[in-house]
Amino acid sequence: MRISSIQIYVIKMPLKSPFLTHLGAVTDREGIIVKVTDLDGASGYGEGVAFSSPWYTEETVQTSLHMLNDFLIPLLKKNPIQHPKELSKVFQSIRRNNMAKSALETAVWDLYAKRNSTPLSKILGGIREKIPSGVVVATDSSVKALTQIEDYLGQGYQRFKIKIHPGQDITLLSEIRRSYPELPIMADANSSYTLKDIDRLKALDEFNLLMIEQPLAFDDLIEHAILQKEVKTPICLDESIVTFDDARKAVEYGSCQVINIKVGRVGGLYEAKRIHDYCLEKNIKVWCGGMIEFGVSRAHNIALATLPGFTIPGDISASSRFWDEDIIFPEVIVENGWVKIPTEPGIGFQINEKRLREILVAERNYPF
Ligand code: OSB
Ligand code: MG
Repeated sequence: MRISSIQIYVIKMPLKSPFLTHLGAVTDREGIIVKVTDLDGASGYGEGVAFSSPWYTEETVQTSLHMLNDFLIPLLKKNPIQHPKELSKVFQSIRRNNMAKSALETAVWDLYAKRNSTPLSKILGGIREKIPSGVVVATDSSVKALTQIEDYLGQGYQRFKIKIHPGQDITLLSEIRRSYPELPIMADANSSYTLKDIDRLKALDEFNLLMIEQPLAFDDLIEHAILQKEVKTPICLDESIVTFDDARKAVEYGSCQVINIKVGRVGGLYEAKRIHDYCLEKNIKVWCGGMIEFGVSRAHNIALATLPGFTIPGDISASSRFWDEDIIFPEVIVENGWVKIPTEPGIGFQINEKRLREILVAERNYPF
């Protein structure tokens, strides 16, 4: 691959409505778009999904920019590659900073797929023509949650993820179950419980949740294994899985029955696919997680979710779930609960340059 330049765009867009968890509110989404161009003028796009502050993982937009500027882009300049899967080796000398790595790695995958005139989903080994779509309800009252569920149900979403914490879990889930006894719902706790809450967590079994995501500490595998033996509801891990070896250990210890794979959290599409392949072999269910992302990362998620192990609906919702106007064309749409896989080369979406310019905060250019 003959890379000639890299552009970085820092963007910022308000969410249609605040995204609330026990960890705080996201009202404006800052993000990073990486464009990698080759000597023939072809380009690929990736997205950095770290937030403005380190509430979900330790990375931020600023740490990502620092890593890209001072380490990752210089490493790529020094180490020409033939294939995007070589990047995980090239970046190996940098500890963690997975979202920064992923921003650049995914852009190179898009470029590679375009140069091979093949959809990215096919390059990755995907087998689906459409994927089932799930949506997240992240608000601060039962009334608002019920209104959102009604709205999303009308739009066809196939699975509903409810943000919970010990302050509202039972009240909220009881209210939802009263109106929707059979609705496919799951809960995401974002590490708001400890093992001291074990009775409370056991009590959640009665709500017939598809799974409970990351109940315990963000970096824990051991206590989740203890918990999984005590509760019937399958545990799904999100924050705890940042490498292939985390996934392997979680499966070996029995820490979870399901893994939420996020491309950014694990450092790129190559690592995401390795975790997927391992889980498929071990009969562990996986689904594709979301990061309140813009269209570029959404497009990468769509390609990844076509792999054979992604059998359950993930957090891949329509662009309109969060944005008045996304930065891609066409926008991601959900039709009767499904997202169609693009058939054009690469991620299969164009950049909406006009929208990108409207929300641009900063721009950097790196000639090779
Ligand atoms: O814990 O899965 C999470 C959004 C931002 C950070 C962490 C999480 C989330 C979500 C997914 O719940 C939201 C989405 O993009 O659909
Ligand atoms: Mg989560």
